[in-house]
Amino acid sequence: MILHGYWRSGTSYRTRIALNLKGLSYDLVGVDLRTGAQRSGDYLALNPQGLVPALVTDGGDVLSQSPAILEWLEETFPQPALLPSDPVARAQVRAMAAVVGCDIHPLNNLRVLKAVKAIGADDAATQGWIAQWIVSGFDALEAMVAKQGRGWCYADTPTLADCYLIPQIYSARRFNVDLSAYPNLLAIETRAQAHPAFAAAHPDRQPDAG
Ligand SMILES: N[C@@H](CCC(=O)N[C@@H](CS)C(=O)NCC(=O)O)C(=O)O
Repeated sequence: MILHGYWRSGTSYRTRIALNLKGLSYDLVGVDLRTGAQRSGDYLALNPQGLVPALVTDGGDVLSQSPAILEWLEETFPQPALLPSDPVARAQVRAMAAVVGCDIHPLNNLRVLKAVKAIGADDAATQGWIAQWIVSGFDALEAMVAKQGRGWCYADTPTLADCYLIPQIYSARRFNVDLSAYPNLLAIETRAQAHPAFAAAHPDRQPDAG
């Protein structure tokens, strides 16, 4: 498989974690978001939305949208499972993933931050915008993990929710958001740092980092 992504992109990072947790091997192709490579003709031929990631499967199919890629991975490579078997538990894990995937990340994406600046926000206002959505999502996640987690977001093994959370914590640190109110989320970050699948997916360890 070939993963087209960018080292610091949260959606690429979450996809790398899921691939690693499944024990799958893949090649990485860097798409440099700083130079606008996501809007090049070659990349748009893979993903007409001009966003990373895109995954080319062993069968040559091209998949985009990280939630769809992660669900495809779970369906195609069921072990180790990243969703519990019970339908209610599955919905609870997906809900935690969606706090990040639907309600934090999209509001802080590069193109959205450019749009926020274009309507007049200065650096301080943009920073406030970023922090607002992370804090609102993390407030909820902290409570959800306190109730449902036993070492990871849900119970005692990594799930899709952890694949979403860890890159969002990385992004929060990058934007200097105060995380002291989230001891449960920080405990998961510490656990992930020691987990080979998460550690290998870290942005600093990617060939296009820098
Ligand atoms: N919902 C999409 C979002 C993808 C996305 O926003 N990717 C970002 C990087 S994390 C991107 O390519 N940004 C480029 C841009 O905004 O121009 C997914 O989960 O795959």
